[in-house]
Amino acid sequence: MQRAIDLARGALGSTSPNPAVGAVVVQDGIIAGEGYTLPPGQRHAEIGALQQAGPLAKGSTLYTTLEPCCHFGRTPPCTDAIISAGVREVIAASIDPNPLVGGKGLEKLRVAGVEATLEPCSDVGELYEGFAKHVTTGLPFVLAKFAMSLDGKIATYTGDSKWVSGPLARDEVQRMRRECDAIMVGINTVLADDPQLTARAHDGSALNRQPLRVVLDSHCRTPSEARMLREPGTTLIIASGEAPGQEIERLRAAGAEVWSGPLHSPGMVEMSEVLVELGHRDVVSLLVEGGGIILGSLFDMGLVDKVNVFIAPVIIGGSQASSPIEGHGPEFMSQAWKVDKTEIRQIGPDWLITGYPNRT
Ligand code: AOF
Ligand code: ZN
Repeated sequence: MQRAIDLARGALGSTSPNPAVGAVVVQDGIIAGEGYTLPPGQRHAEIGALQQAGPLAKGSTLYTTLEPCCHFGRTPPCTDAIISAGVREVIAASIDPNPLVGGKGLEKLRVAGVEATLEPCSDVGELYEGFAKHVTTGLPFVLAKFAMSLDGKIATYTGDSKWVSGPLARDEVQRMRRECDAIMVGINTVLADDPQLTARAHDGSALNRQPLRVVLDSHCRTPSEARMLREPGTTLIIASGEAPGQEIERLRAAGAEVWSGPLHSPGMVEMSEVLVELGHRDVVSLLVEGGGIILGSLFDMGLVDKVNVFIAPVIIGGSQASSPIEGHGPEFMSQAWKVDKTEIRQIGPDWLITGYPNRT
């Protein structure tokens, strides 16, 4: 199963709106075939593993990170292929949260005489948290990421922020970018840092497949020469009715896509509508990289599903130095977000804390 999980992880970021699945066919204790989910409309993980195993699939055990599908989507059901290949046993690490499947895949296998068991594996839940939200609500899973000092600052009072965290933490951010479908920032981040917002391979080269870059820019102030507009992939500017028509045209001519959303307050587009739009565009996992205004408004509206917080062992100080989350915030501590299921990991000199904000 560990091998199947590794195969699934390798496919993260290239399968949306489908979940990234890994599958391994084992015959006589030896791996006879491996597969992972290909981009939408192409082969599911189990089909790849069965094809590689060929005749060795007969009487084998198939390990899969997600219950095999039993419905006709863009591709035919994996359960049928498993049954006709003569697989003896299927071990799945999770139930498919898609209401069209939801346990029916394993049931169909059992009815056909295949021994089908669910062996839940703690590593797998995280693989499908985004898919589970998108397939049931149509909305992307929102992952807020920021890096701060021990005293909770993200820059000095002059705005200098290069770098709060170290190179290994920044490599970890690259992994998050490779695994998500879209990266979102606000216009102030674009104006201050001119970021590329690309996912890069380990050697620093830009990947062919890039997450969608999303900029919240209600007045279309993104410069035509912004570096991200020259990168491979699509940049989506989220404008509003307040954006002048000629600025929208200027950004389109510079290569951006522009979508106008309804205003929530002056200069701030309605975040929940932005999420609906991104969900329609098959964004299953959205990585929000700041800045503070956007993260503040997402927290104020209760739209953050998960946080990835890097804490660097530096102290910046300064009453004017920015902190990661602005917005309004709650009046009382009892209304503060509690972060559940926290995990902490050291990455070089920095710490990464992950968890799920909850206010109930
Ligand atoms: C599997 N193996 O590798 C994946 C599964 O439109 P389709 O035919 O690609 O089906 C998409 C659905 O299949 C998706 O919503 C999810 O329920 C399941 N994904 N199932 O057996 C796979 N990616
Ligand atoms: Zn399938």
